[in-house]
Amino acid sequence: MFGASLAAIAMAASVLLPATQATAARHADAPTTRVVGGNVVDQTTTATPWFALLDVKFRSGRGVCGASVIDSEWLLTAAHCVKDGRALASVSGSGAFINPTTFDAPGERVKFSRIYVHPKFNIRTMRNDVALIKTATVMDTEPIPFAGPTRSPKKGAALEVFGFGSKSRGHQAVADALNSAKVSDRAGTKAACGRYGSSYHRVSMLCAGVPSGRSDACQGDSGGPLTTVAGRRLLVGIVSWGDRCGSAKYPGVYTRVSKQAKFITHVTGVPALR
Ligand code: 4AZ
Repeated sequence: MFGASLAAIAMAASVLLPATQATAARHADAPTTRVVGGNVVDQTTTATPWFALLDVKFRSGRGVCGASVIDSEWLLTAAHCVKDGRALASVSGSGAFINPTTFDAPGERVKFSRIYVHPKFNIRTMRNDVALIKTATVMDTEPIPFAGPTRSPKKGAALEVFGFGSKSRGHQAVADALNSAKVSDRAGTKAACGRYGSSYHRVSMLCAGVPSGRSDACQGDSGGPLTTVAGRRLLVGIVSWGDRCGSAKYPGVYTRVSKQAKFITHVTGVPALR
């Protein structure tokens, strides 16, 4: 049903793709499959009423992204999902599906009323890769609490990423169901992230993966939730970028939600979990 996937920007260790190139790559016949090395989410044990699939319309084409329901009228996603170079996605042409069971029959489409991109989002550095979408109607579903400033995961923390994105790099098939992969925090707030060097900004980004690299987020997962697993499920990251998918030396890079809590509350009025 969707033309092309909204790939995040797969970038080399230090050479970040310029926006124009990223745009071209994004709107080519990019694959739209699922999380790498994960499993189909079993809704009887792991309910995901807060997962949203975005169908985003740009002048240049359509894209697929994940998002999280953080309140009855607010979706949290990645800025690069709704901002393509300098152009903003079409509010009237885009929409969201709340916790769709299948990709081909995702159910009722929720319309947008406004898109708020972080004013300091930078597509070259990928800093502040966060956006909020106000929906046109109330979503009758359970939102996920998001991490406040004191709730950054520690190195080794058990995390889980959700999405309909690529199952392997370059894979073409479309996921029929939501997948998730268990990963862990690979860096905390102090260590380096794989071999990214200074492209990885530890204050505003979060590094997650597994030692083998096999479980990861991939193209089409962008904007989607990275949650904690133990105890209460909490949103701690937004799928943002990475070099390749499922590579031991290049973990997945996420927007650090605890660092964006103030921005999120400022725009939406929704408080973070303190
Ligand atoms: C992407 O292109 C993408 N392995 C998202 C996440 C990762 C790589 C690529 C992390 O949307």
